[in-house]
Amino acid sequence: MSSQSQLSRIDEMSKRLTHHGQEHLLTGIESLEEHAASAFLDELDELDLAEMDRLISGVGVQSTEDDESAPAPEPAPYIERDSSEALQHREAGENLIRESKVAAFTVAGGQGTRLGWKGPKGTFPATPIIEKSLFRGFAEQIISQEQRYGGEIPWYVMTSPLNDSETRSFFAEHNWFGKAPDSIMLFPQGVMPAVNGEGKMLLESPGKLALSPDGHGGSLRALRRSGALADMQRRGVEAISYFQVDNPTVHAVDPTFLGVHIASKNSSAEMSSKMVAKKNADEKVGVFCHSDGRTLVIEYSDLDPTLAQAVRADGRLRFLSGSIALHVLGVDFVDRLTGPESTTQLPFHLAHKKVPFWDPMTHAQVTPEEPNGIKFEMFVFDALSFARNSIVLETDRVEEFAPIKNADGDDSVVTSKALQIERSARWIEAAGGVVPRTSDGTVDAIIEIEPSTALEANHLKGKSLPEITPGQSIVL
Ligand code: UD2
Repeated sequence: MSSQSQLSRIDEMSKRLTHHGQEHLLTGIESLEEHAASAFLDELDELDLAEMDRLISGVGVQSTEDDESAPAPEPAPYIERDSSEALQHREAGENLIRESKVAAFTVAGGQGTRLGWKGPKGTFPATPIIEKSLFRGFAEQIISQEQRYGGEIPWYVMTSPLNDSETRSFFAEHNWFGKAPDSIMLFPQGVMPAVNGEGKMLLESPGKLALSPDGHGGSLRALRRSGALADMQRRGVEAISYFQVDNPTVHAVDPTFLGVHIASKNSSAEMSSKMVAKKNADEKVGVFCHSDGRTLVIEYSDLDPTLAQAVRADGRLRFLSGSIALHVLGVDFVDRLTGPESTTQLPFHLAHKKVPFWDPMTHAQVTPEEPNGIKFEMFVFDALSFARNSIVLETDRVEEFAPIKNADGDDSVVTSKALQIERSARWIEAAGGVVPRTSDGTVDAIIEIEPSTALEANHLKGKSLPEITPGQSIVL
């Protein structure tokens, strides 16, 4: 039963929604308890209906059509891994960590539907022997860097409203993996309403919008809204080491990358990226390009096939730099982009997905078999084109790209564990140890190196290494 004041609120909202063609959202509101109806009206009040209008009409959405006037993209220049140019800046990165000016930042708000894992993806058991969760692996890396350099590295984890409380419980149950709880901050990202093909917002049930996370690009505004950015500023953090939750071999806090970011060209970059050489022209990763003096990532589906296939004089792909979603962002850069004075808005990309909904016409709950809805997502790499200075650093696939995205096939837990083992073997071999391999070169053992033992090949040098027998499982 609604009070008089609530009835007039509903009336008011109905007029607003009608103006934007979304009046169906109030269907069924009369059947709700007063507090539930009131919460829904609050939620609708918060909606930026003008922004939704723009997105539904295609404005503010990343266009996939060719812009004839835009100059043709050039490959973005990059710094080769292990080059003297990269290594000369390592000390600057080490100093930055020592001075507690670095934060680690994991984006873990995705829904992980492809993996089919029932919890937040970061809780997935990822390592080959101990089966450490992804979150635990990152925490141990960060703790190990803190011990090595003596500074504090606060860790920020972006969740989504859909997995926030489960993620918090996981951290608490695991005693924050031994890291000081006041140096870990979890916060949920923003959400966006999903719409159907006619641009009507979908309801999950009466009085409940069908919402989905606003993409990893939403992390920038979530950093500000949550107070994480202010927390970084209070701590004196200058650089944010950004990585995705799905990659167990990421170097969560890499001194060389940080050094290159702050010191190369003698002027600090605002947002830097790591790349790996694409396996072939058809590999489905975005590529780093230069256009109009700016760095940008062009999604594989948007890169002209002639450009994608083009080769250089040395036979390598001209557009070689594949994006693996590793970045360093300046705290000042995020502040500039998201501050009250900013006129910058990352574009939204459309994703056609299956979105279960409650049909206000038939009052039936619908679970679609085919994609029926459009979700709006921002991508963090779109921030690159707003950066005044941007560096791309090469890294090696085996060294730090073993993502777990699918239940099987490519980028699955099986391929990831094989890469983790191969990396461990290479580190041992580089330190003078011997690893059994089969005739085709595959490692004939299961090896796991703990972050407390080594975070990179160099850390094994001078350590006594065990003899590994064929087929052995061994943790170092
Ligand atoms: C991303 C990149 C791809 C390549 C690859 C490397 C895009 C569009 N593509 O592909 O070019 O770099 O990664 O692994 O980004 N996430 C959130 N909130 C969201 C959506 C995603 O936190 O709303 C997180 C998610 O938890 C995960 C990461 O972002 O850690 C990547 O998301 P994805 O699985 O959608 O990206 P993917 O694998 O399609």
